[in-house]
Amino acid sequence: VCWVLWHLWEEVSIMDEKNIPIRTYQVCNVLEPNQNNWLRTDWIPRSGAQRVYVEVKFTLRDCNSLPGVTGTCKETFNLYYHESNEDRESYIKESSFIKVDTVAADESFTQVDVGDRIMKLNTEVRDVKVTTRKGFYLAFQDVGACIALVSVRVFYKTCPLTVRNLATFPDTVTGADTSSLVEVRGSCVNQSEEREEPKMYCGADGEWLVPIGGCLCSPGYQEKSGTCKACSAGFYKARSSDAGCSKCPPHSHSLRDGATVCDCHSGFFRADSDPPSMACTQPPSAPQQLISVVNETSVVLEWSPPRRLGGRSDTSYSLELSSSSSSQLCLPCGSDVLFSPGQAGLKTTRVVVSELRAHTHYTFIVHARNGVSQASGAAGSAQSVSVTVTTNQAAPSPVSYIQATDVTRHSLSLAWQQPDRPNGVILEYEVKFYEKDQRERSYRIMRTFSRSVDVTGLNPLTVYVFHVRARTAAGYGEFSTPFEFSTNSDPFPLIGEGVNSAFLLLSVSGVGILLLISAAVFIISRRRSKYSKTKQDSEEEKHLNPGVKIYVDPFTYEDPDQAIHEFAKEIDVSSIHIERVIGMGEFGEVCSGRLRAQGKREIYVAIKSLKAGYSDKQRRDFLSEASIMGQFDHPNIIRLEGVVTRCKPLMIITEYMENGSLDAFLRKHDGQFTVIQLVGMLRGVASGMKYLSDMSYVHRDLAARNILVNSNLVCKVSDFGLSRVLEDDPEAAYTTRIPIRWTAPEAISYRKFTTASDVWSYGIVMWEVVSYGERPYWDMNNQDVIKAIEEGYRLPAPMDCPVVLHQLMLDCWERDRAERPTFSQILNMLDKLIRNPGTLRRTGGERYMQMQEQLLTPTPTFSQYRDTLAAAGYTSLDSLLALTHQ
Ligand code: ACK
Repeated sequence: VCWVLWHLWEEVSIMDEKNIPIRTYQVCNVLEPNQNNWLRTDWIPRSGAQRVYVEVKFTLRDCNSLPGVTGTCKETFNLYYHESNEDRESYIKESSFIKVDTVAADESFTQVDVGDRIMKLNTEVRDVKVTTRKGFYLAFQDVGACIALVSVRVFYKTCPLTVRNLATFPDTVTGADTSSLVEVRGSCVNQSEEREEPKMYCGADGEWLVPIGGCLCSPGYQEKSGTCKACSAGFYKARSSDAGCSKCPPHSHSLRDGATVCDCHSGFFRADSDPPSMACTQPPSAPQQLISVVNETSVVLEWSPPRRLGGRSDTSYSLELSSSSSSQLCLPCGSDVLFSPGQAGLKTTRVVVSELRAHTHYTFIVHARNGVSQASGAAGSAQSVSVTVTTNQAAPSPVSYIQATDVTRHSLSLAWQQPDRPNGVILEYEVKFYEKDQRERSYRIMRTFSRSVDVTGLNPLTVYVFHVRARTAAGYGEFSTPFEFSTNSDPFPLIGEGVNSAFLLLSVSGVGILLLISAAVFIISRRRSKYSKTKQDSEEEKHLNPGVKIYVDPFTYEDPDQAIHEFAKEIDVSSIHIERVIGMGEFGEVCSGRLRAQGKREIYVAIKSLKAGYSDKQRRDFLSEASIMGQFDHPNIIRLEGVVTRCKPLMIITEYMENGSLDAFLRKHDGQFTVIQLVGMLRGVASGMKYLSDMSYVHRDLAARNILVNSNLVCKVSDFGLSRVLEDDPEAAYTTRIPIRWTAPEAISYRKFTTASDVWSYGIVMWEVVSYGERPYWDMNNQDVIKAIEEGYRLPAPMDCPVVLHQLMLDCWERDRAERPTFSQILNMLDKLIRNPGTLRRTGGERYMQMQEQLLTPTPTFSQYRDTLAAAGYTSLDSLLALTHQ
């Protein structure tokens, strides 16, 4: 420190206590009053300090010891400071110094003997906050004492660099205030990582307070006197939280320092999920003592666990299977073979393998694996044992599918596929069939060598149940599940051909009266109890028949192509021969043509195509019809032959229906059919609809235009496109597409499309059929139709319509949908009518024509009133006012 002296301070050399000469600054003007002598230091840089300490060593004379001294003598001096950024201030005003303290002596010396002076040194420390400038000056003010300033030491305090909990805390300058704590973040020592943020507080006295958090030695290192040292060879540390280095587990080693995991000895392995502390292990040896017991086409396999489990407890087994027939030819191992409890991941040592082929050599390989089999690579596949067995003879599996073709009134042709597992050479098939109503009380059996048979001598319009089973040298297999087919009502002759209705009526005249009475009783009682009882019956019937197939909405498939390929056969376009355009469908042209599928005879088909430039949605909607149709198999549902999706244009191929759609067909042949023929057509539609409703499919667009008619007058339900177009979304803007005249009120008003709403539409189809294709509600507009239905009006009986038929229509149009008949009931009813044609004789005649006028003649328009009034002479308002009630 360089010093600047004002007034009377002087630099003097004296001897210290040990007689060593030292320099001092002295002042001693005790005799004169009003002393004000200053001594100041040079500029002292602060160097980051916030509180500095000033240690002053000095001597001070006792006033009493000074002879002749008056009241002017003082025994204290003052310490001042002044903060400044400048180190070049030559003159600083006294007033700009701030007082730190008045300093008095602890000890003073009384003897002044310049030659042999006894020094009594005082040491005083004062501290002061210096935070505002880069540095400061100190100053001593003498106010009349006798002082010798021996030394001035200026310093600040730091908490010294330290390591606590493996974190290094740097040398830290203490805070500005005596109570302040400086928060310091530590940094982890080398090879360590933070466990919890390391923190410590530096106190004003330069002492560290309790450490918080800290670090942990990294994997491969452990703590030693505040540092992290590498684990030595043969040891490892896997996680930083592990206490220290551990010895390598069995069958493993570490060659270098700092190992985080020990390597397995050769031939030993560690699975991904094994912890580093676990011993290295080996794959198991092969399973032992594999034994097999063959039971017809099942095999029970049992084995003992491997001799060596490799030090693990997760052994599992898997089975591999290969086969060859007795003729040594390899056979594909069908995925239909059943393994119980499973084929892979087995914990048990016993498996039953069933559904094998008869007379076949099978080789079973049982593999033992454990958690390190995969890691051990090629070595893992060797732990297996095998056994070869030969299955015995077994009866064939059931025939899974039967198809009916060429259905006529009295016959049909059945064809089926070979059972999935014939289990030998099929010697013959046995066909059992009976009328559905008869259940199995009486049945017929036919036997054949081929996979088809013509069944003749059947009753017309009757549902038959067929079962087929195959026989091999091992005996008969099980019968197939029941397949139902109905004989046709055709050939009901067209006008001028064969039998007419009169003949049919006469043919039953013997029982006519009786039937009429019973029909009347039936109708009356049915009207009373309506359909609720019988409806219940049919629901029970469904419950009793859990095997009923349920329709699958193709839109539930994420990938529409998956649905189409599940339900429709892909047809090679080269087998289709298009002949002519027969109409326009929603998505493009409809053509007729021929299809010659491989190994089958040529058939006539209708071909719907998707016009070019279609969107994804159009493609999906177009193909959805095929996905729906492909699920149905019924003589009164249009049959899907297949689809062409692999080349363009996309096509849907169906059976060809020579007479086109029912409405146009009837219009073309207005009045030409007998009632029985018409009822026969309606029966076909009802039968198809019953089938659809049994499959829980709701058609939503049942109308005569969507019924197709073949050359035998067989009617088949078609057009499965609308069911999705009319989304269930109540907000959907579909109302323009809804076929109002055919649709039940609840479906129009709140989209309640059910089989019961299909029944309503069926009633309209009945009306269309009996009226030979008349437009329902004639030229009334849709709004008026909705209003009329709402007000309880219903279509009147068409001309010559049998009362029972109109009554059935009215039943279909019950407002309460629960009151409408089911398709099963409609079918029964029509069957009864066909069996008892007399019941069809009574028509409403005049009465119904009147009803048509009364009920559904549209309200006259204003212009019609005007004309009528004018014709009666009412031509002015005045004349109108004169009108009487009469
Ligand atoms: O009344 P149609 O002759 O019968 O006119 C329409 C036209 O195509 C547009 O749909 C006819 N059509 C549709 N499918 C078939 C089919 N499978 N057999 C015969 N004609 C069909 C329908």
